[in-house]
Amino acid sequence: MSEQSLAPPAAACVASRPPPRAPRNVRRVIRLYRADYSTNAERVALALAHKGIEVESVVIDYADRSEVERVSGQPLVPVIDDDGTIVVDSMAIVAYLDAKLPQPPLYPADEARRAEMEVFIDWFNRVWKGPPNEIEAEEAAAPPDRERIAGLSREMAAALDRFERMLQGRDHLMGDEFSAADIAAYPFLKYALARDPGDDEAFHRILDEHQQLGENHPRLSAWIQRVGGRPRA
Ligand SMILES: N[C@@H](CCC(=O)N[C@@H](CS)C(=O)NCC(=O)O)C(=O)O
Repeated sequence: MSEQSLAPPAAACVASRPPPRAPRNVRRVIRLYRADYSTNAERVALALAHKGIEVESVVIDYADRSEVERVSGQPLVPVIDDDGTIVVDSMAIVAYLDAKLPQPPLYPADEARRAEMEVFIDWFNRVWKGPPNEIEAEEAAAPPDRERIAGLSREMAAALDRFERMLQGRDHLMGDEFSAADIAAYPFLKYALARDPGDDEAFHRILDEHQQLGENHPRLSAWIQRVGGRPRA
């Protein structure tokens, strides 16, 4: 349909109506509390850019969470302030943004497919994150149990193989389109390909050292590059 054909007929009684509003996501500005190299904040940055939402960033230093605590009543980033609505927890924020601004979508419209994606995200947060967190805790023990670390490392390697299989025949983790599943996983899996030289957080070093991509991970490697090329707020 051409643009002209969208104009109202000349006699239509529309003159007193206000001009059409720009889509809300074009004008909306959300405040994002974040920290440099924060994986969970990167999830939100990917979602905000996907939605075309303007962001006012408040970059906090982990040594001083007072502003985040004042705003949200807890110390972790990311946190968003959407015109007074405070939302904490990265994937809760992603779901909130998708509910408020459904286009372009980040979750499937179909209820069953959406439930499957929520199960994946829950698995990622509760299960996949376990081994790297446990390695970090074990490394801090005196002395660290090297055998246990090796077992946890094998679990991380097995997960890479699973992600490789998930990408068979499709460009993203749960389908052809970029979705909340990619947002949940990418900021953690990207360390399999590279780590910013300025990023020396212990947890990120573990994600780097215990996720080695091999020749048998071509799809995962391409996916990291594909998602890495997306915009971020
Ligand atoms: N479940 C939360 C976890 C948030 C979280 O752990 N944020 C990290 C940054 S990626 C943080 O604030 N860390 C500060 C600390 O642990 O001291 C989410 O997904 O947002």
